[in-house]
Amino acid sequence: MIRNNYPPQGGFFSFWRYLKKMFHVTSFYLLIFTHMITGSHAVIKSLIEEGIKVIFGYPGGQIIPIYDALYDYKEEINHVLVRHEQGAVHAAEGYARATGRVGVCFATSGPGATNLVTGIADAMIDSVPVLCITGQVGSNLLGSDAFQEVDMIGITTPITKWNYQITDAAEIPQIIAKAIYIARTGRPGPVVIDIARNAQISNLDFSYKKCSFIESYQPNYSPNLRQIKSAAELINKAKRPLVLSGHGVIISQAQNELLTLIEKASLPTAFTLLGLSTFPSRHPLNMGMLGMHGNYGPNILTNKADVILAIGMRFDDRVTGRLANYAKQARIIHIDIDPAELNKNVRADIPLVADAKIALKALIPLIEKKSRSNWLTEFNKYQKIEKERVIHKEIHPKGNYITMAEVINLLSEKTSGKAVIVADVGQHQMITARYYQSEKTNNFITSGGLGTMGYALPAAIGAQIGTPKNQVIAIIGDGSFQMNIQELATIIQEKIPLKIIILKNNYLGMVRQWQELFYKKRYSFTDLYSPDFVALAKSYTLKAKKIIKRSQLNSCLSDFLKSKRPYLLEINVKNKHNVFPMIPLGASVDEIRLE
Ligand SMILES: Cc1ncc(C[n+]2csc(CCOP(=O)(O)OP(=O)(O)O)c2C)c(N)n1
Ligand SMILES: [Mg+2]
Repeated sequence: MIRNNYPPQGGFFSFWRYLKKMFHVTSFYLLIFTHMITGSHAVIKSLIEEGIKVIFGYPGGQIIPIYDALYDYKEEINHVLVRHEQGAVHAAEGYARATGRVGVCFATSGPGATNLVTGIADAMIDSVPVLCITGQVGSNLLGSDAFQEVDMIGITTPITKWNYQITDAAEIPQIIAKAIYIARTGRPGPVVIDIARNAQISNLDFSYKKCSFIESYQPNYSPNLRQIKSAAELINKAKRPLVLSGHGVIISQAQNELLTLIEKASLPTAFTLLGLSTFPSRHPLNMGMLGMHGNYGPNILTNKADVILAIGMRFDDRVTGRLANYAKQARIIHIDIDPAELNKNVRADIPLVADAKIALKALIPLIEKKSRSNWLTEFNKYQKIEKERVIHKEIHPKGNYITMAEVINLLSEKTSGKAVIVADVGQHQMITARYYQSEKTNNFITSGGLGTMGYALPAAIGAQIGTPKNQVIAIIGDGSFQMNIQELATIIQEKIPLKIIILKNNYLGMVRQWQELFYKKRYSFTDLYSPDFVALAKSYTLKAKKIIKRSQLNSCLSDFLKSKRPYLLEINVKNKHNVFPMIPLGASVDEIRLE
């Protein structure tokens, strides 16, 4: 019988057996020494090599192989299962904003991937380093309208710093290294890697090298020293200088350099929404927030300053008001790492492409010590007017209703300005920005450029996971909360001790304010039914309490802050209330109104 006689013994056949044995031995060694692993394992191993500790995500058909690999690395990397992919990308943003590290999220192809789009756009405009990995159909099916196929590269090209589709497993380590390098360097931003199923399941010879250089992408960190000298001369000669500080100062961790510079030359400094927590609110040179709902003084005096030093900010229209009337009298020095921002909205006399920290370090020794008391007194004058006519009334209201401002003011006092505040979008966001007196660097996180309702709950989850020692508090409107309400389950499953305050005014308040002021009180679809948020929270086993009277406020807030568990407070605030000051749309910064 041939079968029994096989393999034949002796002579040529024992040599044949020897060859076969050697083949098995060599392939075994090949496997060991060449590190053959699947593309999916390579994804996870690459992230581990980059020091990624947490992934926010949601599985589905075309990313199952990557999730299957993840199962083997539970000790090395934490995965947080969100309840909607938008939650994953905002959580990755919150994590990145709070830690300064790259936030990572996973989603499956098709609807999973498209659910990321809002968050990707949000990260792009707010310069947040996020890596989104999406599953994709196998490369043999690409372009065939396969089940859950969507052109994620086409969709995200305008809203990513870089994106790439992997169809060959061998590319995985190098592309992940490149993506992380691009996300976190220069002006940070989101990157998308779309991985076809065949690349996830086929083998590659894994080795990992972090990326530190890309020929075609070389952000310029060091300023031109001639320009620094000219900038110093302008500042030294200035009688009415004003510093505008943006998110770039926080991103480049230049807060100490900024403080040294402004204290040396007595430079009044105002902040964009995302620049707010750069240095203590109570510092005498902190003149408050710029823009539409910013402070009275810095807005009016923008149009009186003779020299403006703008750092890591992009002259967004909410900051500039009517451009044709914006700071025409001032000589402008603009420092930004992104050359595309210079001379984009506002013409700069000295456009300086550089990292904020490096530029400020170079500038400091050239700046003369000055005390500009007359100019600083002008800010104090406007501060006094704003206090008397707006702030005092807001935080000490006479009526028996609660105002958003008094809640935030009390919260600010009780936390000594040291909690990490994550605000959603609307009136409550502007009130939080105005009344939370931040005393700690980088403790105010919100969606600035895109103004994405639904941002705060997932972003706060990310911020709390990234900085577990911080007390993270999400401040959310009743409308915004209902946009990503599902993430309450994530908080419970992950045991995240997040604190949530819902400022409930039964309206899409900010839109209602515009309708009141500019659309003859025609409140078109802005009154808002909401569920009983406390009952809802309790159904998730979340500790929760409702506040309807001022007399409850103090003690309830204290209990809330003391709790070690996640806690939701629903605070019923005055329904039809407006945020002031306000620069009406189309008006210039010095036309800001107090009421
Ligand atoms: C996703 C999204 N949809 C719509 C808007 C437009 N918008 C801006 S503020 C706002 C109202 C927000 O309502 P709420 O969360 O209750 O906050 P409030 O203004 O009442 O404090 C709306 C609808 C937006 N910014 N984002
Ligand atoms: Mg509301």
